[in-house]
Amino acid sequence: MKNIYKKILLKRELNQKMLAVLIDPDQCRGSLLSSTIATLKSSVPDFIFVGGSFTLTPIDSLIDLLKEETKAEIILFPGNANQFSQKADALLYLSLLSGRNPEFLVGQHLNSAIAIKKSNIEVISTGYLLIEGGKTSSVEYISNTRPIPRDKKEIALSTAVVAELTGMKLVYLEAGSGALQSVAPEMIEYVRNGLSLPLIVGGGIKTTQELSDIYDAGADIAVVGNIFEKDPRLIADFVECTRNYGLDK
Ligand code: 1GP
Repeated sequence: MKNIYKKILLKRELNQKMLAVLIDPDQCRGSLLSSTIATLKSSVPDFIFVGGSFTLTPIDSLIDLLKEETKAEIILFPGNANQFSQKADALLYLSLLSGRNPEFLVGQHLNSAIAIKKSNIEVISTGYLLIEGGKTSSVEYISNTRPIPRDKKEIALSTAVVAELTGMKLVYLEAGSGALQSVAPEMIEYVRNGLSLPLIVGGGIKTTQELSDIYDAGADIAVVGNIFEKDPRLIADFVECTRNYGLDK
């Protein structure tokens, strides 16, 4: 086992930011997948997240291909129990704490618990918080839960602290893939200041300026997917921005 969580803690300690490129198996196929992989070979992000809230494509062969072709660590970011694959390096074991739907707090978990335990995968228990991002997200629709309002940073922090107190390892603030607005820096900063766990932020990040702002606000890991489906070559700029973060400060 690679101990990816240890690496996250170490980089956080050094204030080195981390980038995760999200690959949605349904969207990233054919020529888009080829050009994405071509960029990932020369510009290696810290992690590749594989998954989505609604995915019909089997992912084992995609993970095999990514492992063969890239050096990034592959982390499952599953929308449901069917998306479990032993082939990944780690699994974000997500609990949708912002919602009140037991299916995404424990239901999907028990469907896959034994298979996960028997596998050799690193399990990273993660409190997953959906934040309003300017439009109805797939997570909101599929999970049948409401996001935390964009300006309610106190609610976001209290929910994040539930993750900490129940022994989870990460908190993920999610505006939803393709969000019109990414999570507000004020909310990220507020949660960061009241939380001891590493913080992941994703959804609707479209530019390297936005990426820097999110890092400045206190995110340890940023997740970007949608914009790379429009132009995979942008991965290189986002990787560079992450590597150079803090060097000029
Ligand atoms: C979605 O946070 C991720 O789960 C990434 O969002 O696709 O909008 O970059 P985007």
